[in-house]
Amino acid sequence: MARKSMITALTAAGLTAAAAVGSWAQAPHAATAEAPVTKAVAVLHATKKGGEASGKVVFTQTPEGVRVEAHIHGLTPGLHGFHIHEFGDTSSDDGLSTGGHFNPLGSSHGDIHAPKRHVGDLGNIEADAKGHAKVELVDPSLSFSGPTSIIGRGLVVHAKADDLKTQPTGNAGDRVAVGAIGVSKAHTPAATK
Ligand SMILES: [Cu+2]
Ligand SMILES: [Zn+2]
Repeated sequence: MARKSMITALTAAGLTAAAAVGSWAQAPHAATAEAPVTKAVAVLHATKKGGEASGKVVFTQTPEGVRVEAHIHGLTPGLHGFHIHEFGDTSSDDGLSTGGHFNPLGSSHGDIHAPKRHVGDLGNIEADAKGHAKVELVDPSLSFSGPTSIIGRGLVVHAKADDLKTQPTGNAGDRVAVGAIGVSKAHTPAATK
């Protein structure tokens, strides 16, 4: 009799401990969901048309907009269309699974500085004779929350230059490098100090 009571008491204590562990484990999830994203990154890989193309694009929230810093290698020298596309789905080997240009505001295609542009229109990047392109710009049209959030979208580098006028693509040709834009591990204010 006494022994049975002891087991019951231990079981109850065990359940209480499990419940306590459960609520402790959930707390960090809630905190993460409320923390605004301040940094994101897209790691680019070559499509089947992209040869040795690869690179990284880092997006950082600033008071003036989102800073975009790109380092891309393995390109043909010259201009290449540089866009954010609708989907972060890079599963197809031609990059077409990233969809069309990210266009949450229903605008027409244009240059990054044009009054009418897709949110995803970042213009062109220029690769040097070694196939290396380096870009740094700040774009007030991009954001990390709301309808124009670029989180989870796709980053695409094209084979040719974006002519900045052909609708709705800029006629930039094949997709040579693609990547998904994800929240960076270093996104919290504490981590950037
Ligand atoms: Cu594109
Ligand atoms: Zn566009």
